[in-house]
Amino acid sequence: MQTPRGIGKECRRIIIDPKPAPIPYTEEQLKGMFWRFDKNGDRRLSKQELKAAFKELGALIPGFRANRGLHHADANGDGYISDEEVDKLVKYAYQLGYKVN
Ligand SMILES: [Ca+2]
Ligand SMILES: [Ca+2]
Repeated sequence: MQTPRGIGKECRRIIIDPKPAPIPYTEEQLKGMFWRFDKNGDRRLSKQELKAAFKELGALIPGFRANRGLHHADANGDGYISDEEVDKLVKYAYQLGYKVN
């Protein structure tokens, strides 16, 4: 009476590569990534949202990166990264060389 329940097992298998070759994010990928962290959907990135994004990128101290990123890219000083400002943020994150892993 037992039905095999193998659903998900195959596709959830994790391949452990002892020598991973991380690929750097492209600027486009980084941009898409940052906007995914616009949790409230107001098309602005708050410090909290930035922090979450940098954490996802693998930053050691995401809060620090969020601060630096804001300082770097927040041209009008309102504490948020807007659509026009995000390119600067992306450039900042890009030169830090975050890798896909
Ligand atoms: Ca937001
Ligand atoms: Ca701003």
